[in-house]
Amino acid sequence: MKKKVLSALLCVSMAATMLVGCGGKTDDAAADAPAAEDTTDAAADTEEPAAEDTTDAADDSAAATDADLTTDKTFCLIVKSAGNPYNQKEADGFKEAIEAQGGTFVLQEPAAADAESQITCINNAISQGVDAIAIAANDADALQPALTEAKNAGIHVLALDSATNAASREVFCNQAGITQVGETLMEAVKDISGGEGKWAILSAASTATNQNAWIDSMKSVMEDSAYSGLELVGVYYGDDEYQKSVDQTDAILSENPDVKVICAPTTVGIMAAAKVVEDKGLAGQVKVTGLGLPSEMADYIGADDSHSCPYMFLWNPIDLGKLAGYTSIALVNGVITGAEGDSFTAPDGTAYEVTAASDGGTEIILGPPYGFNPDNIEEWKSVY
Ligand code: RAM
Repeated sequence: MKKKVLSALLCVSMAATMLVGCGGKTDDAAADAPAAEDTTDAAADTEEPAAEDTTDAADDSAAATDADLTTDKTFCLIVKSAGNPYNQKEADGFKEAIEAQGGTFVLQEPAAADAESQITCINNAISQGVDAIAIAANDADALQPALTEAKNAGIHVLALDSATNAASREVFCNQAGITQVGETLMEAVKDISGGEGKWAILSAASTATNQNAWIDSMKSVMEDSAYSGLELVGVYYGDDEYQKSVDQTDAILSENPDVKVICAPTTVGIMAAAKVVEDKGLAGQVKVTGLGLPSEMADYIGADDSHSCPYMFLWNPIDLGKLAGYTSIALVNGVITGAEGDSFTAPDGTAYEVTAASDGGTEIILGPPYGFNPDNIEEWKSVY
């Protein structure tokens, strides 16, 4: 297993190098991140897709000017739940974008990562008379009546991070392609396990659109015979709450003593799982991977048997928040309607294009996920 992990580290390191270099969408700190020198070679050596869309959109970016995204309106962000550092970073980016363009930022933080708490927030935003609501949905369908009410009140509605159903939004700001995330995570599970044995998923809320889409994507990747040696023992839900995620990790370990890999496509879950595995002295037998914040995971990432996480992935949540902020203004200003083929240019010069999403609605993709490993985690842990 060790050898496999090492070879994966090299691959992921190269992929991360290239992704760091794919430019335009990282904030200044991210752009300063290490290892960008190897960009050309790494790009040639990896098959990482998805960057082309951005280039095409940039080439086509015709009419948009800075003035198109200037605003004096009010923009509400509804995150998945309070108390999750990932959501705070998303909110930081959204706020920065809105305020830089002259708008007013309003944050609504649901008490729990569920639909009911978000419906209360939507109703509050309607009463406040905001001009747009950007929401990271805890449930694709359950928010539809409240969001339809918002729409009928003349409020623009978009999703970010975790989609509402297509009928409830004008567009979805998606952090990365669903298939790409599914393939990346499944490849990591295969690599870290050596291609055989038991693995488990530790997810967030059972209704979370983004986690469920990634899990479905992983399951379809796993149908390929290359993954036939792997047995998924179950999907556990920690609801993006730290203690619940700890408890669910305990359950995974006690119900499956021979589990080899826990894959957590949630920043809350991966940190809880990584800590539990190390605290129990199991990091030599059980490895953790998934989607994590470098700032929270730095202590757990390492190639040896005292560290539980050999490598993991994420995108820049601050940039995702910024993208949603700019997209909100573009919708309110009528620069875009959210229809496939629409495009706008952000104030930093990055062009974004609206494309078809797999649920029948539309989306704007931020970019590919980055890989974090022992070689680059030190530089990234202070970025987000
Ligand atoms: C958690 C949330 C969020 C997801 C990240 C990876 O913080 O569930 O929606 O995008 O993890």
